[in-house]
Amino acid sequence: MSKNLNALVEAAIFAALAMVLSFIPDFANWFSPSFGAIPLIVFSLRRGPKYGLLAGLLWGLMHFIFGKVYYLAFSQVLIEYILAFVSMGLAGIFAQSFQAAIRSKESKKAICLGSLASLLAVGIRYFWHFLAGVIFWGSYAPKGMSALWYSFSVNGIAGSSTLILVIVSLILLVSAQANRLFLTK
Ligand code: 218
Repeated sequence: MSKNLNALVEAAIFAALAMVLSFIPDFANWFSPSFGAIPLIVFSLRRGPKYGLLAGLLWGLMHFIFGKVYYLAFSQVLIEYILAFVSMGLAGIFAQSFQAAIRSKESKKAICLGSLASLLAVGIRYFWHFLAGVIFWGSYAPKGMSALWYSFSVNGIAGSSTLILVIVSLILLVSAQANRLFLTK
């Protein structure tokens, strides 16, 4: 198989894995972390931003196939299921430096770079959800709570728990020297 095709097939596999993990917690609970963020970020660190963004797009599109889209408005769906999920691939910006650290067995440095990549990707993804929350989900806020504060708390909790989940996973994977997951040759 050509190298390109290999990366494309992997993008589909990791996106599918992310989608499967999206079924774990009840998705109606907007506070829960996104388990699918783990394979998506691992893949982005493995293949870089181009394929990472593609895998994010595929993961987002899979929500339509599985009927997992919460539709309030066209622009809301565009923000939350395309933009937000594509953003996850930005973790791939750190792929080269992360892999260099793995290769030279600088575990601490690799974990720092992986965490930075996760902060970027998860931060931007949940910024989109926060924005959509303020604009579109305000009517779900408890009585007396502003849409801004409601969206900030919901997406702040979901985003930070997702970030912790991904960083803990990366620490475990790097410590276990699961290098074949991150390096392609
Ligand atoms: C305040 C609030 N509630 C719900 C949503 C919708 N939301 C939040 C997080 C993630 C996703 C994508 C599917 O997992 C969605 C649709 C929101 N943005 N804000």
